Amino acid sequence: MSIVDMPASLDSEFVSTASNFERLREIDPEIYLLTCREVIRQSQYIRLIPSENYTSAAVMQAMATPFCNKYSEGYPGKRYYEGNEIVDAVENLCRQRACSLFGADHANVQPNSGSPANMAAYYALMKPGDRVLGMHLPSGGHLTHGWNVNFSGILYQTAFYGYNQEQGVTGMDPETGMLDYEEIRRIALKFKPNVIFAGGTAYPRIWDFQRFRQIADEVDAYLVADIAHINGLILGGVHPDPVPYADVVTSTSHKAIRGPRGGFILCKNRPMKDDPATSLPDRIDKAVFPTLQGGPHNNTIAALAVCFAEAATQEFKSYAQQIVANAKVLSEALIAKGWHLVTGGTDNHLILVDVMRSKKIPGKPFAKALYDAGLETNFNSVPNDPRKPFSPSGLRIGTPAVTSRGFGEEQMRQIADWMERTATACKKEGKEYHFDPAAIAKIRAEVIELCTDPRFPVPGISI
Ligand code: DSN
Repeated sequence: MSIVDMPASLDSEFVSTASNFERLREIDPEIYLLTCREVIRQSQYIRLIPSENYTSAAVMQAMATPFCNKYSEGYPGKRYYEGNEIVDAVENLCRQRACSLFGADHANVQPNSGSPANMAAYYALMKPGDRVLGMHLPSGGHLTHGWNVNFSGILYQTAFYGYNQEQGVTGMDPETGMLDYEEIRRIALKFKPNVIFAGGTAYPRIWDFQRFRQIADEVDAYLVADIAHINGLILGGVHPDPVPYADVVTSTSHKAIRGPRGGFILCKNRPMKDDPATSLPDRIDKAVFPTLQGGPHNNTIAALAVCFAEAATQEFKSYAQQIVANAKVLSEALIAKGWHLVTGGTDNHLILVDVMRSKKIPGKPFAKALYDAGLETNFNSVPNDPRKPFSPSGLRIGTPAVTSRGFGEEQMRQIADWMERTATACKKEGKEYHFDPAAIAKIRAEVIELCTDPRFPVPGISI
């Protein structure tokens, strides 16, 4: 069902466990109706975007609290506005929970998202014009790891690890797609970065943070681990922990860890190299406020504290383990059907499928056809992609959200089957890719049946 096909009035069908939105319905029926539609959309599509998830009802409720009304520039105990004694308690609780959960010396929970968290790491550790080594964006990195259209590539000198023959990017095995740590070391020795970023958005394998630490030490660089994608897996013990190795750890809070849309930074309590009288926590805090941000979003911080409490439970650890188990089953089911996966599989929550190589279909029309069938994914570049980033060869899928719904191995095999049937429904005519509408409609009906199965509710939302 597309948004235009949804009924005009959804009043009787819509119930959210977080809120019934009664006042919203009264004051702004248009936004209320769109909210209802989004609830239905989120419930009736299978969310396979690896960076998306569902928050719990408790996290959503914390976001809709009066903490959204308060200005609190500064940090607990040092604010520029009166009336922050309760906000201080919330932020302290959130910071303490972050430190205890990840075993970190210091936490800053104010970044509005992952990019501001990374920006704060740059400001704390470097001066404009200094050198950063990060993962090449089209090989699986992130914009903020030095890409030329981003502040990180505009203000700093950059070098990359990854694989692109034309651009001369190395540091990834061209055959296997695995990171080549010896080559990354060689790049670092030549480039002499001030900061090395370890982390990405489309690398389906383990990050060897200990190896990155050794490389950073050899060139006297700070090491930043960007764990946005794998935060929950680290807590579940299914991905190595960077905290013992990285000077700074940055993250979003809304991916596998299932928090509100936001960010956080963890760091060691160590002196700065350029000024031993200044500590790293002090530099990080000053970079977030006042350098980059003003008033923190206190309702988000309250929700993040709730997310950290939930992530400390045994239930969350089991959830994180199931994310990886599901991704492995899904990748094996795709491989069994002849799909080509970058690196040949996955160790984590995400799978990078080379759709062009597997089925001679570019990632973009395939992602669109999957969405028509009810499977929400995103097209993505693959390492050394011969196609352009806006119509690349690959498709990125992941299991955090479907695992939150309670999907298991049977549903993973079903998803692989739907992907195969969608590809089979494709016919190329000239330069266009057409998908048989009857075949797609049949899959859509099966997807809706699974999504409305009472065994698989969307956390925080029920219809
Ligand atoms: N936009 C995020 C992702 O989808 O991976 C990265 O920040």
